[in-house]
Amino acid sequence: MVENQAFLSLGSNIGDRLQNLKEAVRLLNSHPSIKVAKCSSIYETDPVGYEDQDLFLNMVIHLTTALSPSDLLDACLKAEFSLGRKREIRWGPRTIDLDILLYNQENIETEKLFIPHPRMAERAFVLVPLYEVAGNIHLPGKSEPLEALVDRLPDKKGVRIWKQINGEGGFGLSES
Ligand code: GSY
Repeated sequence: MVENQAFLSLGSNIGDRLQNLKEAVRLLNSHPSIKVAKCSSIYETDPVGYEDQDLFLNMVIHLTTALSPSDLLDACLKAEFSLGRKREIRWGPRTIDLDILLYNQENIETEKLFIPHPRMAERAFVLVPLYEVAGNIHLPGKSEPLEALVDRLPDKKGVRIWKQINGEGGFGLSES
């Protein structure tokens, strides 16, 4: 199998947030062409964008996949749909949100896909868990290492560890 490396950001702030994240990881890992290699801890995060909504749980996962970026997006949308996500207001509350952050070191721009995710470098709820799972990774188009981007984030206080995860192997979510 061709092994592409991808990183996804997961977020939920409606219903049983932990269950939503776990189920999304399980659904992705049950896809025959996706293997979830590592999960970050789960963080409770202050909402960004539209602030008058409940706190999010966020995490980042590293997966290997034979899927193209566009097929990976379809798999994410299918998982979101099975978890009952509706097309809600932009920036508003959501049962589950799956964003492809990185796909190898590729820059991809299509009608449906922007990779690297355009706002990831300013978002503490993305960079903090990404740094946990892949501290050495380099973001395409950025000259600075990930660590420097994390250090410069102004709103790290809004991202707090909620559940520590032993992320190695399988789809994880085993507790420490
Ligand atoms: O883009 C992801 C959805 N989202 C989030 C999120 O996942 N976490 C936090 N903290 N704020 C957010 N605002 C939006 S939109």
